[in-house]
Amino acid sequence: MYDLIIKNGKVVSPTSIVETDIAVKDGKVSALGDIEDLGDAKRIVDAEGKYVMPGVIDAHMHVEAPFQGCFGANDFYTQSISAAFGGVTMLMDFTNTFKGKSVFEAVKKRHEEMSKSAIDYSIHGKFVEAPENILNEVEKIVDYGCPSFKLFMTYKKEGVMADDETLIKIFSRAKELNALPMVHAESNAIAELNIEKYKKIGDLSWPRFADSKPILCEAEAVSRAVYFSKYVGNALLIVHTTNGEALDIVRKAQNEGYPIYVETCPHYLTLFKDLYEDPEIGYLAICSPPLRTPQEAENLWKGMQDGTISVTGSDDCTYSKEEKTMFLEKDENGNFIPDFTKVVNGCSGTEIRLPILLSEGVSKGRISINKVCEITSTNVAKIFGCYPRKGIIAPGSDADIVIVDMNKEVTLSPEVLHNNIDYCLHEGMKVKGYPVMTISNGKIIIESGEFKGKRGDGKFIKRQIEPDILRRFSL
Ligand code: DUC
Ligand code: ZN
Ligand code: ZN
Ligand code: ZN
Repeated sequence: MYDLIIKNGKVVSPTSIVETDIAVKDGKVSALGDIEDLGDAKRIVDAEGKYVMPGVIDAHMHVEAPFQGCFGANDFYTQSISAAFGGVTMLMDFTNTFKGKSVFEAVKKRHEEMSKSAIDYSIHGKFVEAPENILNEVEKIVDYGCPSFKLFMTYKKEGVMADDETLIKIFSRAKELNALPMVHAESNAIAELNIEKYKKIGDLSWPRFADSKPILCEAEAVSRAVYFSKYVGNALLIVHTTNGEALDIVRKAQNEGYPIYVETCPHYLTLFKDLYEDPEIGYLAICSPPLRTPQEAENLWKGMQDGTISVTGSDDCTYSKEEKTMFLEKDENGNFIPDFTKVVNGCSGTEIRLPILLSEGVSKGRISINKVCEITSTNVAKIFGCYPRKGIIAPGSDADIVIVDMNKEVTLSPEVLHNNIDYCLHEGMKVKGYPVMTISNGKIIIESGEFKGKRGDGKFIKRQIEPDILRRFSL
């Protein structure tokens, strides 16, 4: 007797769509086949007319992270609920790392914080410096099951930036230990000099935020990181890539065989820098890198189509309006005095990543449902070292499954989302294609618009990356 059978669905992998039924037992996929042959189950779900996909993995978010002095609108429990409504069955977040403090201790602290999650989770070690004692901890972090590291190439004033020496040292140590470094690529020098310039002319209005970190600010850092990666001889993941210039740099390196992987995020596909022109609420769209243009979004879709972009993540960093504005000053009429340097960076995204890719991607004919599977789940599991436990529906894999209805239409608004804020940058956007059921370790946790999961049900997933992926461009 199985715990669950999902029948009549179209089961998606990066390379196939198969009409087959899925039997689940003890949290794992037990067998695929015809229900007549599989036998009975305690619960049978009819997925007639729907796609059945491996659960989305969100390997990029900032939750319970005191970034720029703010905590964020969610803790890992509420974040996991919002994520589950978006078809996400696994979260990964970064350590809160501070100069002079142990990163290994930060990993263990993060493990504790993330244990509230209703879905499985994992941790990336974040490095802001690389003195001997920190380099000596790296092996313990990898052995703990966290072979992926984050480095910021900007945010020097916030104490988060890794300088060039740190990048090279951590990249090298990652190579020795079969780990994957990832970078937030923006030139700190360009950003800071532009801030000085706009301060001098007295214009720190929201549109100047995008001007302060133009495409070349990102491309310069991408280029530097790519060369460090080539020099060291180990893979690199460039997160939240926003534009064609950056993709061209990576495309060239990939064509030469270098294992340089790229992530993009839903907001760079659907939100544009004209949002900063709104004097009242333009600040809500301040995130780093800044929003770009529809033309750059098309470059990103091309990057997904041709395989330059391997994965998507949300970069979810959800702040309430109060948090976004808490450092702004007000004029005598009580209006905020625009100063983009005082706005906390970040926007929401974990719940809408799959709907946006389904709607703007599949429904509009830009990418296939197989590609969505690849860039939301399979490739993410491979790159971060939890495949085939995650990232595929196959016997032996964890039964992390999302059922998608391509005919379901939803108008995005704060009311339909579950991310604990009272605004939505995508307010009014109609999406066609939506997750309707989420299954985590064999348990239905989203059904008929209801969350049925449990705080703390998520497990810490130990990861180990295939060395092949780290030595040459091969997913
Ligand atoms: N960018 C954001 O917008 N928020 C958090 C961190 C980051 O890099
Ligand atoms: Zn970032
Ligand atoms: Zn981020
Ligand atoms: Zn609800």
